[in-house]
Amino acid sequence: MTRKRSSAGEERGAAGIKALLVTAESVHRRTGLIRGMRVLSQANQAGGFDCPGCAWPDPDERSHAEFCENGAKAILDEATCRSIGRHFFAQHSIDELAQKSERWLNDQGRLTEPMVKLPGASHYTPLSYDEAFLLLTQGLRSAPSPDHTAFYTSGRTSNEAAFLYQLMVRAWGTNNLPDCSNLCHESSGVALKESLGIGKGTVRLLDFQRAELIFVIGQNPGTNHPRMLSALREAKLKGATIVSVNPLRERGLVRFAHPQDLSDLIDGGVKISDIFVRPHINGDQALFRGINKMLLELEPQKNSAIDRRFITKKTLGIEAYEASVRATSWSEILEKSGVEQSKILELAQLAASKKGVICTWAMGLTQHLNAVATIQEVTNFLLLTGNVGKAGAGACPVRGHSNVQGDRSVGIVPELPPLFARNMQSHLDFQLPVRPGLDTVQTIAAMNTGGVQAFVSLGGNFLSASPDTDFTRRALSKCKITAQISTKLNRSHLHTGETALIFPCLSRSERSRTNSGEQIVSVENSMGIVHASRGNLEPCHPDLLSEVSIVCRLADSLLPHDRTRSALDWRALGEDHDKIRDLISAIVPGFSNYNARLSEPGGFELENGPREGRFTTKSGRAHFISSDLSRAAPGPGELLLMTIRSHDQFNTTVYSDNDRYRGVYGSRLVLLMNEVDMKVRGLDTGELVAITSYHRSADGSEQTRSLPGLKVMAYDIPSGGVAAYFPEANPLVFLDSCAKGSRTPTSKSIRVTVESLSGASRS
Ligand SMILES: Nc1nc2c(c(=O)[nH]1)N[C@H]1C(S)=C(S)[C@@H](COP(=O)(O)OP(=O)(O)OC[C@H]3O[C@@H](n4cnc5c(=O)[nH]c(N)nc54)[C@H](O)[C@@H]3O)O[C@H]1N2
Ligand SMILES: Nc1nc2c(c(=O)[nH]1)N[C@H]1C(S)=C(S)[C@@H](COP(=O)(O)OP(=O)(O)OC[C@H]3O[C@@H](n4cnc5c(=O)[nH]c(N)nc54)[C@H](O)[C@@H]3O)O[C@H]1N2
Ligand SMILES: [Mo]
Repeated sequence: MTRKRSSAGEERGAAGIKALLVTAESVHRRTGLIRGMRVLSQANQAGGFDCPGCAWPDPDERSHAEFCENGAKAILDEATCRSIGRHFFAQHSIDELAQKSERWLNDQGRLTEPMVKLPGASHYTPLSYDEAFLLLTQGLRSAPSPDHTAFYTSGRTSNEAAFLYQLMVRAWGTNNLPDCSNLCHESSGVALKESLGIGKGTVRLLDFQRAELIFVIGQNPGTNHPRMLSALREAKLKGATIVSVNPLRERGLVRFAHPQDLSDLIDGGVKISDIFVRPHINGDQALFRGINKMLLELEPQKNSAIDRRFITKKTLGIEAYEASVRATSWSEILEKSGVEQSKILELAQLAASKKGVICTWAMGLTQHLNAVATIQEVTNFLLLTGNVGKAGAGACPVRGHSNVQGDRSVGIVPELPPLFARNMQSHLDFQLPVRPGLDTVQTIAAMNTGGVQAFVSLGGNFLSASPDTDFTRRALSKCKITAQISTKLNRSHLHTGETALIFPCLSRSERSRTNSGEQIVSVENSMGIVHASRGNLEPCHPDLLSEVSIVCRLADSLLPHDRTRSALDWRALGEDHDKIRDLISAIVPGFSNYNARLSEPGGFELENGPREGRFTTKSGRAHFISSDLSRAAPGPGELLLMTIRSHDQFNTTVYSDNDRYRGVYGSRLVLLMNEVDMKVRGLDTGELVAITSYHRSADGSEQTRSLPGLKVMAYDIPSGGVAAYFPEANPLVFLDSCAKGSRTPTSKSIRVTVESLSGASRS
């Protein structure tokens, strides 16, 4: 591990020429020039495919290169010419592969042949798709009941595949549809549904150009949503003020040089954040309670930010909320937030002087015990100031996976909304299961006790993405059968149930052809726009099936024909995706005329009442929600650990061991730590440490986990907090330490102690 400092230090802009060079290098290394340019030229273009990199929306006017450095990495990584099949699996035992890093596994290339690991076998061996479907069908049917089976989805899956998948799973007889969003924005969905009546954001891309004040909270867009920086840059150039709320001074939040703008490349780009607020990890609920308290205290003065007309006309719960704000002391706010009162005053005064306010956020808010309450406190701020349901304002949770929002819209949920369920019931002649489904954390717990015995994963890397890696690995190994529908090899293929299956599939950038011709799929971005995606590359192997075909063929094999034949012809659906979309039109509220609307340029916008100021809660009003103020409190000698992404990974897919914007090179096994906290413990940069994490369970017992072998690196992080990379640090995250109300693991606030491994601890 090394730490390099550029001469311009931290203030150098994100992206710029370096981003162009890295993209060119990725083309050279992963696909070659012709295939690379061919695939990149169609990313995010009308008539092309949706970039699998993130869920940020596309502008109406697109440039020729409508992708970013990290989108290019994601695209080129799946468009790679390398592939693996039976020879690779004959050469390497599963145990041997399990010793390899996530990066090495991904670098081997695309999966091309269905493979099986039979009980007791040391190697995967090839089989045909038909044999694989038969084995999986037998495995699922051997479970004591459909509720003993679970079906995970990762958010790259198309609307068509996700809709059919949930239909198949419910026809089979269970609602067990755990999903990557359980680990991700579930807290946002739960919070916003209760506050506003919809579990999604209320902002359009255009609103960024109209907003006068934008808060970017708990989010690292320079790495994870780089195209968002273009929207922030434009907002800045139009005069908006941007406030970043983040313990880290993330590079992309400081300055951004648009790689396609010559003047940016020459002068180092546009300054993004006007104000940097650096709270304690998990100090955001207290910070926003503080801003709201300040606004209420300032109300008697001229030009108050409090919008009483909006509050009276559109909201409920203000009295109780005001009482809870009054009851919260300043000393508690300052202690829990880690932000000075003068800074809070500055933010409140700013809010009073600006017309449209947007709050955006991502994992820095969603992965804490009080995540739902924190997001509701941010929403209370927007409601107090009348900043929901008008142009240039609103709530903007920025989704992660490129179609995670779409998957939820088309039914990957533990319990279907009533109208959706009624429509589905009336179209089909099987009874929908009634027991609410298990989410990701519940699925792992159920695997451990025999409550789930067969597991299917439509994309993703369930083991590495989940908390408590060792526990989850043991839980998976108790399953009778596990099956992965995947593009690339990952750790979830190597720690499996007794029997394990791999179904390789086409990626989004590849052409999908059936007997009815070339097929398109569709996706929904973070702002509720649904649009088409058409791959343009030749598949990396001629026999690969699409996700839709795999789901249809599994359904055809699994479901008793007498229960569904009259209503559903799975083979026909697999051949012609228009037929799937007709079915979605008839069943999923908001998707009428799906095929026709999809052919409109840029797709269509799903209805979103709160965006227009029509709150879709039961009362028809937006709700102020009062929660007690809280913060995950490290005990004496403890620190609070957040697990974050580097600039060179997509979730569990690791592209390199560098994190350029943070100056980390050559290793991901690092612990970023404040120099004061290092000194107290007598630690030096580069020193090897063991980390122990702690969690008090519901029964009062203290659990611990440990991870040896991280190297300490002095870093500009507020004292009391430390950071390590996801997924390497996941063994420290506890399965039963989850956000209240959403059950999202608390991956950003883990109590830890740090001990030197180079001799006895000197603390
Ligand atoms: N290139 C790339 N793009 C991606 C992904 C990827 O891995 N690579 N992943 C995709 C997915 S699925 C998702 S969900 C998104 C994730 O996008 P992000 O949420 O940006 O990802 P994280 O790395 O988890 O970053 C969390 C940020 O929150 C800050 N933070 C941590 N704890 C706190 C806190 O308590 N308070 C505040 N205010 N800030 C905090 C961290 O310093 C960090 O800047 O990105 C998506 N896009
Ligand atoms: N500690 C900690 N844990 C976290 C997080 C964190 O911040 N900290 N973040 C959480 C978040 S936000 C998320 S979203 C989850 C991510 O959880 P997942 O979505 O489960 O994980 P990914 O790493 O995105 O999945 C990568 C794998 O998906 C497969 N794949 C890629 N593209 C396709 C495709 O088009 N089709 C199919 N069928 N397969 C494909 C490849 O085999 C690849 O190896 O992780 C969560 N876990
Ligand atoms: Mo995510």
